[in-house]
Amino acid sequence: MKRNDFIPFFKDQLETGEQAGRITRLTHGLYTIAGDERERNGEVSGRFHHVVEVDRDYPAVGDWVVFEPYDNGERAKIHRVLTRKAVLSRKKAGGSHSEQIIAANVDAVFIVTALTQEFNPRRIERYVQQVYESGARPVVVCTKKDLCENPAEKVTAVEAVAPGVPMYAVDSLSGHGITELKEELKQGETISLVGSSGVGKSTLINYLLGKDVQETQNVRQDDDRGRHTTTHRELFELSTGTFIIDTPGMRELQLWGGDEGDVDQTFSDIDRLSETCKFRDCKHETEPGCAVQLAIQKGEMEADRLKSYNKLKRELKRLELKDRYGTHRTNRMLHGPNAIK
Ligand SMILES: Nc1nc2c(ncn2[C@@H]2O[C@H](COP(=O)(O)OP(=O)(O)OP(=O)(O)O)[C@@H](O)[C@H]2O)c(=O)[nH]1
Ligand SMILES: [Mg+2]
Ligand SMILES: [Zn+2]
Repeated sequence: MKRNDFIPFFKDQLETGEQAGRITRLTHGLYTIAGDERERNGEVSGRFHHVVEVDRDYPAVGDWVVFEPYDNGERAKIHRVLTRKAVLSRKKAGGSHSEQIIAANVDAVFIVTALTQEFNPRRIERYVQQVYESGARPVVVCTKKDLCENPAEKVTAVEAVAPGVPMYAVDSLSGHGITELKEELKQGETISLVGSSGVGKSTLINYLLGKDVQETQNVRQDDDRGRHTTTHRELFELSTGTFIIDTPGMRELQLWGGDEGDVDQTFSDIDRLSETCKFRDCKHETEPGCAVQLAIQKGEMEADRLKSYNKLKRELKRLELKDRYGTHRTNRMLHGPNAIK
């Protein structure tokens, strides 16, 4: 990782003499940290373990951390996580109300979906919402264009649920469509890939890297599902100076936190229509003069889209309430000027 990749936002958080690096890989509590010159394996210090209360405060792939080399510089102890710019996170699997960070300091998220049986606009809609909420910009990447007879039709379906979101259709085996996608690879930015197992996230990364770094595997013939080939998150640097994070496949991203304003950004079409509803606080249910209901009646909008919108609003409300009365965050202790070291 090059020295100039360390942007001022992070540099300003360091005290004299402190050494910082970026987490490029995480497997079973063991981190790989890319410093100025080299990579080292390391773990968090005992002190760090002691102070941390919630999972989200542990380093994640993409994080900038303050570390201290030991064992002749071979290994590293992580002391502190620098304040993050944006995080992509989800609700941890299972019943617990715990946040799991997928990737930190992400500028853009490629929502990867295959133009096969797996294709599902409603799921893309939810992903887009989640990404907006993280503070990163969403990009929809449809893979396996070569296996699809009507890509144009599917692209239109995505555009309907994600208005204004850039979208690309690619064949990662031949490279068809990748030239256009390269528009999204900006120097110094970090991109995270998300999507179900088997959609071709690792194949796309291999194509962009120009070599087979990540293992890939055929999908199951009977149901088109992947085999969960990628098992940990890892950050790679592309020749464009862009950082890209591969992640294990997941069926759904479950919402984490956020506020209702983000819903309006994903549903900018509903938002626009609402402005012409008769009542300012219109719930778009049975109110007279509702522009959203009118658009549905006229066939200009699918009723399902309003359902998704309402569902997301409810989900966010629920999380917001839980968050307000739920876990206490230790951020203040770990970040900022008075952070424990
Ligand atoms: N025909 C075709 N096959 C593709 C394309 N992209 C990926 N594949 C194939 O799809 C299968 C799954 O690809 P992977 O890259 O392993 O999928 P993944 O999203 O990384 O899956 P996980 O690591 O399990 O999350 C492999 O057999 C790839 O060769 C494509 O654009 N066209
Ligand atoms: Mg993979
Ligand atoms: Zn209305």
